[in-house]
Amino acid sequence: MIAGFLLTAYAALSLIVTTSLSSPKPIIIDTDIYSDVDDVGSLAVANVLHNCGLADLRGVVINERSKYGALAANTINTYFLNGDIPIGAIRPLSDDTFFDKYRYLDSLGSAQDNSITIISIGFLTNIAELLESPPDQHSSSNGRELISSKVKELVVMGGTYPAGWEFNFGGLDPASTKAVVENWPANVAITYSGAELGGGIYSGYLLPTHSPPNSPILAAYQWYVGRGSTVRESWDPVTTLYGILGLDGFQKLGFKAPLVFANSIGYNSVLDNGTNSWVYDSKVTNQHWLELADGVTNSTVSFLLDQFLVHNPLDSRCI
Ligand SMILES: [Ca+2]
Repeated sequence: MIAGFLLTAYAALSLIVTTSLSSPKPIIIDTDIYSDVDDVGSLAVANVLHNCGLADLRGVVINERSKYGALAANTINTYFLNGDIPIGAIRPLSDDTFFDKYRYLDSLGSAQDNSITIISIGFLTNIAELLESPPDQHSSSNGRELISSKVKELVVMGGTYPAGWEFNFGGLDPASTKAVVENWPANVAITYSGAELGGGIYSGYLLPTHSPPNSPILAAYQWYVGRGSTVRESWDPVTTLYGILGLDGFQKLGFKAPLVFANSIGYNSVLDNGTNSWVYDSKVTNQHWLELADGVTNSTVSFLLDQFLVHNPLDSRCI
């Protein structure tokens, strides 16, 4: 079954060998890394592309109140020889009273204008708080001003498109979802990766046979999926892949662009319970949601993701 899957994927990908690289794209990943293993897959994607020069992972921020989140993220970063990447968390680690917004303020404050891509693969709790943050000892600008000046794009795994209910939006903190979706600065792009996109793309097929034996990626997928399988939906890894490579960056890996914007105009609308729907409005052009490009199948993207999940940390090539 795996062999057939690989052949199909190879045929669809039209693999071209190319190594032309550009400057690394600065990103921050905001992850819940507790409710599903696909956050682990996302950090693998980000670390591999960081090590091969396509991404500059400036920080990881945990958006779930768990004392294990930061440890898990650091384990993955360290496995990929990136243990020095800063990690922010909601603190105290076992309480619910304080968000480590310093990590955002520090990363954004020191960044060039219009340069940072924030990749949100969990709840929007932290970003909502950042939007409302006043100036403090870490920044003379408030959070909204920092976002407007420093952030190039917010990429969000959340919602269903063109309409529906999804866990990141409605499961734990729909008030923060609504705050971010409704108040995101109009001058900064926001791109949504919906449940319907990553939910159709499975990854982890190659983990048991192609992983280094000490891989925490393999261990995480084995423990989470269970019953002898390591295959899981790819909501967060697909989102992260777009967040780093955009629509056109896949060519740097030798691949045809697998994702396109499904819309050219309009905005996301969210109800109090997190249910979202797309409103078509020609006056709004900074918001999009993603879909597969014509001729691209779920297995095409599955194959690409698996290359990152099994990547040897000592191999500095992208794939
Ligand atoms: Ca997640």
